[in-house]
Amino acid sequence: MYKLLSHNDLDGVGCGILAKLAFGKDVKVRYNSIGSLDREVEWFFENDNQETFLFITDLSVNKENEKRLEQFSQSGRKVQLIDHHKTSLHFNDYDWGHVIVEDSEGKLTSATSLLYEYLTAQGFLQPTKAIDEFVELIRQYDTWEWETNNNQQAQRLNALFFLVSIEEFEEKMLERLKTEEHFHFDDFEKKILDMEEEKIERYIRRKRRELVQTKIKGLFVGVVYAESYISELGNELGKEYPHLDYIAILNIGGKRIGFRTIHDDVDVSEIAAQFGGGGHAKAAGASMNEEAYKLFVTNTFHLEPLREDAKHNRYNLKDTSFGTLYQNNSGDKFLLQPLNDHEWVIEKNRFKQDQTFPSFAEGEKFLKRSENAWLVRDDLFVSYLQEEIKLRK
Ligand SMILES: [Mn+2]
Repeated sequence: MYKLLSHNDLDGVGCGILAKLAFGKDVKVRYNSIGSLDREVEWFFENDNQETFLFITDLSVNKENEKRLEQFSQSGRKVQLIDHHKTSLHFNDYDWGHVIVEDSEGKLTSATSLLYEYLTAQGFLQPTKAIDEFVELIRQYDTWEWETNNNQQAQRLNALFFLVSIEEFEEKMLERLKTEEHFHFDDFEKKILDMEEEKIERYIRRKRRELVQTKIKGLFVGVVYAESYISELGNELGKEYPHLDYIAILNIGGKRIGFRTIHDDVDVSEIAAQFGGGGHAKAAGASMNEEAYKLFVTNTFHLEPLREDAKHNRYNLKDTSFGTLYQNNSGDKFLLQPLNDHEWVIEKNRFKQDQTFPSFAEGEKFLKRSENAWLVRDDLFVSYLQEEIKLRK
């Protein structure tokens, strides 16, 4: 018998599907949240047949279970942990640990792609085109590579995963992978996925207007409350507000915080680790402890949401020699303009400030970070310039 304990997200369930393709009725699969795995592992040691081959995928265990697993393995029993999270790399010290974040060709891995390699190399599973395609979609989704490659199929696979129950998803995928030559969505799935996409767009638009900005442990953070579409939301907000180091997404009911960043020089797994969590450089999470609650909830409760930059301007545009006009919540106006060919300067309420910036982008970052300022609409910009002319007369 085989038992597979895996994560309850798309990548984790991808592992379960592969295990069922390989072992059929001989494998029991249980999906867990990050927080519930250790109890499940303890349950295995207390109640399960110890001749069972235990797989753990896309998740890692605590210190105690790490010791138990090592004893289990030392006593000649079979266990294999397969993961791709940087925070799990120390499991490679054991014979039963297989953790790879990036493969030899520099490609980011996922638990599903690693388990697929393992199962086919061991002769447990015969590779097919359809399975190759399915595994690659999950890998691209989980590593966020789909975004760079604009691989909508990968994102749609994840959306489908959340639209149906895990049991239904498993059943549909198993059937498809056993019988079809290529991986594809059926017409009904295509229809509900189209509807879902529109729903996500509306949700993100609403959430964009609820984002507040603060500084926590030296980094600029956008804080928003959300329970759904965490990754899509984190990515959209990150791109909308690139002056923020990362986005924190709070789920109060679930007492969880998700951390997302679009920046290569910010590692959110380090931020999550400060609150007892973990994950990847660009996507991580933690439970909301007292300290996190104070920093992210209490301290930000009184803040005004960030205002979005005006979208349809023809005159007040970024990075022009004319200057670009911003405003903050107190009504102060900031004109960012070039001083010479290598310096940018800000006029606050028409008074030139001393500080200069090496580029437009740096000047704007300063305004957005220190003043929560936003790009104003054309009408305000035009009346600002008219006023300027009057003042000069
Ligand atoms: Mn994963």
